[in-house]
Amino acid sequence: MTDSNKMIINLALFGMTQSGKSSAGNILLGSTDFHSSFSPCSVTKDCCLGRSCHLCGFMRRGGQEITLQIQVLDTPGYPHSRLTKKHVKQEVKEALAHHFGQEGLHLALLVQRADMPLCGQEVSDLVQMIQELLGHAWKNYTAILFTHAEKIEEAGFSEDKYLHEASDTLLTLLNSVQHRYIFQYKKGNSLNEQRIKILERIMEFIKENCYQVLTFK
Ligand SMILES: Nc1nc2c(ncn2[C@@H]2O[C@H](COP(=O)(O)OP(=O)(O)OP(=O)(O)O)[C@@H](O)[C@H]2O)c(=O)[nH]1
Ligand SMILES: [Mg+2]
Repeated sequence: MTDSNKMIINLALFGMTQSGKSSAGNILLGSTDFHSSFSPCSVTKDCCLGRSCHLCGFMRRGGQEITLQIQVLDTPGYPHSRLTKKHVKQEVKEALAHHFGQEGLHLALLVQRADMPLCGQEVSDLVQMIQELLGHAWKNYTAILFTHAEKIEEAGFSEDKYLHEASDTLLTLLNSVQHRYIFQYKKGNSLNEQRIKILERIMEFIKENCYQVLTFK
């Protein structure tokens, strides 16, 4: 395989403590690279980069199938139960520069639990930190990933009804990121199916951005 038919996609996960970042990272990678567990406090303390296997069938270019490799940066949650904003921000800033400084970041995923209403100061603080880390173009390179989406179904809501009745804070955020969102359902044996659906949606967003990236010098 030559380099011209291989593409590396760089993603970073941001979100509040216990929102499901590491678990989403594992779904994206098709692995268990990131430590993910229920906890009454923050689990992830350091940034960590994971790489997927080579994936076929997601895109073609010039009549040729392109093989994708996904790189995902897992990050500590913010607000964090033990680390200050300054510490989390510095840790993520260094990791972005180290891993994506040259090649750039294709998409940041703001991971948010679908079963927790988005409101209050905590989300403003998180969005502000993302803005500080990614710069003024953050809105063009961010999508919201709703975890625990199975709870929406269990409550008898459709995705549209959920979004229609969402808090003003969430609606404002969705507007900011040009309605880029993905629902992640965690149920039964459908993890691989979930992974493919999520990756297809991510690739749509990246194509809409003409494969442009954010770089960190
Ligand atoms: N039911 C359900 N559980 C989920 C989902 N996503 C994550 N979880 C669970 O939520 C818990 C926390 O998930 P993590 O992936 O560790 O969350 P995190 O954001 O990395 O947490 P910190 O590192 O502590 O900030 C784990 O028990 C996961 O299995 C989901 O979509 N549905
Ligand atoms: Mg984690």
